Amino acid sequence: MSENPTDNERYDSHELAVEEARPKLKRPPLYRVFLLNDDFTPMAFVVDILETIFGMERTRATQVMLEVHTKGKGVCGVFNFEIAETKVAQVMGIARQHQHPLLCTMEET
Ligand code: TYC
Repeated sequence: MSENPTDNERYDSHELAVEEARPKLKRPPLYRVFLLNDDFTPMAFVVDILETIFGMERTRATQVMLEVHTKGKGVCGVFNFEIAETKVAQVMGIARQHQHPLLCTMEET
């Protein structure tokens, strides 16, 4: 039959222990999305944003809005990059349409 060496003989016939490289997998980074306080955006508008864009119940949305109002900043949620970026863009777009100065930001966790 064949006179040719097998692949193993060709590449691995020097008595070295050969181990496959372990795949370098990293979890994708996550991002916190924040709302920032200002003096002009109506509270009801912020609650509505938290309900529609961030899927919060009215009671939770009101708590978060009040946290932003009193502390200056509050977390709306934690998402992968694409989702976080989309939510920030949606909030800023709706705020702009209504001419409110509401700011929404994201930071890697
Ligand atoms: N401070 C605003 C007001 O008194 C309410 C507000 C809350 C604005 C949260 C922005 O992200 C915000 N009308």
